[in-house]
Amino acid sequence: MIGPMRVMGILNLTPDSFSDGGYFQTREAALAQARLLITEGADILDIGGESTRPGAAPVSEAEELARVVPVIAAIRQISAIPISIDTMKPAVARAAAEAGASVWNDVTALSFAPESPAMAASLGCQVVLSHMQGVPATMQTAPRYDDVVEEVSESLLARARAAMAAGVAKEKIWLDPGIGFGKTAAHNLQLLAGLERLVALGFPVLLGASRKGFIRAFDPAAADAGQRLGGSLAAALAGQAAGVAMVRVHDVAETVQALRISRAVAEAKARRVTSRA
Ligand code: HH2
Repeated sequence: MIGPMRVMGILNLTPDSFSDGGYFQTREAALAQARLLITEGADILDIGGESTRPGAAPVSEAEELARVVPVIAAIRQISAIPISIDTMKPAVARAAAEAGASVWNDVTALSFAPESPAMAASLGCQVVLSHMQGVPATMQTAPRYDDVVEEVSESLLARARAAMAAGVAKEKIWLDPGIGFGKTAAHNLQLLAGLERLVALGFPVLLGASRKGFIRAFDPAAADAGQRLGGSLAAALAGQAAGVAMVRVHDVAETVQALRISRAVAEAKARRVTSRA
């Protein structure tokens, strides 16, 4: 049976994120979006101050801190919803944790700075280890894998071991295949088709496919990120069917609705099977 799946609502405080860049740059706009995502049913908010879209320019630590910390503190004033900080910088993770974040979502899987694993351990927060081949500036140039599911699994397990060796408790670790991070559309499809193998590694899995570019490979008309809702929902449902624990999405209300319906259908089917037996 399909278990309950959590929904992480994305709040990008960036001028250049691929889908919602530039929308939530004032504290008021960010807070209004946070309120909306909470009302729509988000279980957790993921706050980011640096875009990781292909080709994105890096942001200084001071700039990233100035973008995220006041907003995290302001959300903490209005809601007890768990907050995740989407950053690769350990100092930003620490400041975010001090302001009220309880999850460090790191697309570099704690490999950006040598002190990242020890920082994660000392913060005692949950950690999302996401897979990326290369760095955002060049990761989409020529991604290569022999067996993408196997290689992503091995790499994530190695990062989980490094985190645990630095003192991060196993129960605090999440894994994420990193859809779009150094992967072609075919690689992303293989990963979506192979999610069960990631789930079988024994860690909760987070899936972030929302509005991503691979959807365009199946619908060339979806040039704009805002035209990818159908593909995003389909990917979330594939994650649900594979036993993923959480999806990271822009469109929270629509995702919550889709997940509820498909779960209800699965439960009704299970009841029919049991009542016939
Ligand atoms: N994808 C993005 C950013 N952070 N974190 C995790 N754990 N998994 C993901 O798939 C993931 C992520 C990229 O999407 P978005 O935040 O919408 O855009 P940008 O990086 O341009 O801000």
